[in-house]
Amino acid sequence: MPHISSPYADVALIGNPNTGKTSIFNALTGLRQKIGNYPGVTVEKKTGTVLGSGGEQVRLHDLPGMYSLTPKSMDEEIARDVLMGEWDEQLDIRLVVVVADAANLNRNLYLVTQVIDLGIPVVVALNMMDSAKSEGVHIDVEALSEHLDVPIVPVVATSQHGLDLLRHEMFAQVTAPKTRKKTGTLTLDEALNTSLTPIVDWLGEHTRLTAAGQTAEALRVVSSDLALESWMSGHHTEACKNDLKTATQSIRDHLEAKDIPWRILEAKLRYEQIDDLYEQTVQENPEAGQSFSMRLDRVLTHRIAGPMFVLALFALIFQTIFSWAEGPMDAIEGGIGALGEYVVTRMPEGMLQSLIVDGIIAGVGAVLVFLPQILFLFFFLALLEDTGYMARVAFLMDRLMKGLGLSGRSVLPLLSSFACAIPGIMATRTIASWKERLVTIMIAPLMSCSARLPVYILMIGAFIPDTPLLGIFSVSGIALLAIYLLGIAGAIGSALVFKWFFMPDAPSTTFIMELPPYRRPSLRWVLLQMYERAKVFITDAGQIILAISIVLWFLASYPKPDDYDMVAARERIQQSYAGQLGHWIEPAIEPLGFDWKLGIGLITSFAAREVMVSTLATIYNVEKADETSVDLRTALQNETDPATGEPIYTPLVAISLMVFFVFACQCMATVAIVKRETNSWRWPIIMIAYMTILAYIASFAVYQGGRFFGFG
Ligand SMILES: Nc1nc2c(ncn2[C@@H]2O[C@H](COP(=O)(O)OP(=O)(O)OP(=O)(O)O)[C@@H](O)[C@H]2O)c(=O)[nH]1
Ligand SMILES: [Mg+2]
Repeated sequence: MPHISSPYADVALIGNPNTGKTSIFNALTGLRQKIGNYPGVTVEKKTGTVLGSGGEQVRLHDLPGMYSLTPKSMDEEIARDVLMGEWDEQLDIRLVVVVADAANLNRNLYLVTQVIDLGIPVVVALNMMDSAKSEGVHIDVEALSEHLDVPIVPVVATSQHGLDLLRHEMFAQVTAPKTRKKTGTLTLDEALNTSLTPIVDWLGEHTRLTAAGQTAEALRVVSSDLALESWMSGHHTEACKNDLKTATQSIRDHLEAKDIPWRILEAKLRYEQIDDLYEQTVQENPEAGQSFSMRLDRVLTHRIAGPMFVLALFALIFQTIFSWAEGPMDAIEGGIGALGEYVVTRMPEGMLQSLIVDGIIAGVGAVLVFLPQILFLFFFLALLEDTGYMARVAFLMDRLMKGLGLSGRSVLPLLSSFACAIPGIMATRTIASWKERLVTIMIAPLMSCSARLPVYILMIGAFIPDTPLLGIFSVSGIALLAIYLLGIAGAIGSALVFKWFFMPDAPSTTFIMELPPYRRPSLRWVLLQMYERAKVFITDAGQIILAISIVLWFLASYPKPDDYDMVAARERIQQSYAGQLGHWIEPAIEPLGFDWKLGIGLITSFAAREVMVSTLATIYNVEKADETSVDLRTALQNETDPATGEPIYTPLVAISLMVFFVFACQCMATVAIVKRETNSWRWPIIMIAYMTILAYIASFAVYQGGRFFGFG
């Protein structure tokens, strides 16, 4: 197959999940891809440039982790395709850096030997040397390198130890690859070798694999339906694929006739050889005893104590988001108020001043005020991920998930949806079963993402009392926790319905996720995550929210009545375009307790949820039309019905609105990503429909039910 070489050498980073590939990638390229202490963090191919000491360059590709070259899920498929030369024609992998976890070398050697046997130049980065050392694992690196016949560089990615050497070795191998003494690590007997010939020939004709790689892959194809399946789903013609299928079947029949169990052929051969190799090169300290992680897990993954700890921890986190963020929030609020006043003193009164003060500063400012809460949420999520605790939550949830037709695999994508549904939906690529993956995608947006936080905090801050509760907690903190739990409950209920539709009797897959050891979180990384998030939040505020605030200001300020000065601001806004629009949808949302202003917010928040807050701020500022900027919280509390003098917004309305936001699918970006990941418009449309109906019914029940019982 012809292919074009890229101007730089392409180098792939391959390894078992959670071995530190992305940590190494970030250190070598200076990029900031996501890392985390659980398997399955990277689900896409990411590319960066590494500079050599003489100015030379290579393109480094960070890939999802995998346990072996037989892919079980979509993320593993990506790494497999890159290695097999099936990714795209432009990509010509000249060197593979296999990252292995020194503290779990035995298991890691499986993939290491598989990659070596592909016949591509290999450098092994033996990472986590610090953990190996503290666990009393001693590796004779030189002997291992001798046996495997590849260069091995011991590294500690977190402290950058050994990375210069790795970089050096990378460039050395790209320029002048080491010639190997042996063709591969496995020795196949003559008979087996001969019987593999038809597959080897097929691979020789249709792929870019080396001669050694063809034999190794032929063995894999015979031993595993998944490996065969990968070629069958590739880009080759149907006739061509059928040839491979027939050849494989006849070899399997032939082996079966000779009583050779083909399913375990590769695994058996490899493990025999790896066990020998391990024995010769690694010494474990039998004294090391039970590790810290194991002792801690006896409590934290305990059947009863474990879930109680999760709940207590999350309650504490939401309480803290409330109390810690108050100071910085007041400071930002004060700053924005002062900015508005400054502009008022410096600019002549008029529509331009109103646009800047009531439209832009009020709208953008109202959202920026919630930056501290969002940063604290990200701080805690990063901390939980980086310590390895999130993996325990997934483990604890496994049993509950089984009841939903899902498994613990779905928990990590769902938990990352607390930050944002988009990375959460991407993370479902680690789920092997398509139906399980689809259900997880469909319920992921029900997990309350950070864009809902401003709406929750605004409503709770204005209408839920801050009464202390149980010492460290307060009613508002617990209310926030409850709102998050409601999203989870909605996700559980929806999963049950989807299960009933899609897989009434499908057995849920077993969940075998290794629990990573607890690690000290890297403060640098946690702060970096917060910084990145702040950048996104502020950029969004400066673009989408700014744009919507300007449009909304126009809609709320025009058309101007002819007798402008005679009409009160309150009347004017009612007659504006925004007012007309709000009144137009008011009948539909009145049963939920929402007036026309919230109605406009509901419309604009389809662009992004936090726009609800900026919309209300702009409307109130235009309406008030005086020199001081409006404190949104107070404005909401003081809003009264001119006819009756009764407050318009009550705690019941606030709860109804929050419930609506928990369930409604108000996010264009989510819809787009679901379209991409499911490859059809069908699922995003079903998603919008079911979430909107759910939101409406739930809000309706809350508001009408509340009124029935005499609240609000
Ligand atoms: N102690 C120690 N921890 C490390 C080292 N390298 C990485 N880590 C930690 O190991 C965890 C996993 O790191 P990642 O870089 O996300 O691993 P990955 O191989 O890219 O993981 P996947 O993308 O999920 O396959 C993180 O918590 C890192 O901080 C190391 O040398 N020593
Ligand atoms: Mg990674």
